[in-house]
Amino acid sequence: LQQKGCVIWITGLSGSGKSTLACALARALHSRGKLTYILDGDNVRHGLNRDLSFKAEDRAENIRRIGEVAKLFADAGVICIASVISPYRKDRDACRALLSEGDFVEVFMDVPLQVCEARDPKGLYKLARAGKIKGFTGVDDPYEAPMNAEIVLHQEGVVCDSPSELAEKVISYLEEKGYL
Ligand code: GGZ
Repeated sequence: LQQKGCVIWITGLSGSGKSTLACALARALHSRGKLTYILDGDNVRHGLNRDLSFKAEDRAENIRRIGEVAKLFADAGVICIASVISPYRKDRDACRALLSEGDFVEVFMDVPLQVCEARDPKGLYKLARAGKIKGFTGVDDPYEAPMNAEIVLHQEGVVCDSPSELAEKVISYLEEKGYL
């Protein structure tokens, strides 16, 4: 029984919950017997992309490689979940163009900068504001929000969906489109 592969591309600011959603989604898919693989920016940058910095051309190359690897997984029938800031629209669209229509599902973590910054799980915004990290996305490097994401997850204010609730929204979409 062959499952159909696809790429679920989660984009958003640092601290917007991309990695958390990726894990919750992988868990939910596993419980449905689906094979998944997570390509997380922070992790991939320790191995495959250890040679890349955060300057614009290196971010572009980071995204290009992750897009190509994600496509390989999808070709193998795996649901590949990429969780990367991927701040530039052009780079995300190039990844989309590698796949057949419908096989690239862009999920936008639409969380305001102030919310991400207030969370600051790793203290990186604080360092960026203090000028100790240069070119931090949202602070002194741009984030270009998607204009046609398949799924937009709004998270602000006090009432936030839990990671598994967010994962269920993605699952519903995949069911609707016949991936599950
Ligand atoms: C943005 C940075 C930076 C700069 C280090 N800008 O939230 P995190 O900490 O744990 O994950 C972020 C990760 C971003 O890697 P990506 O590969 O997803 O970025 S991109 O798609 O833009 O290539 C963040 C940390 O690395 N980090 N410096 N300057 N995020």
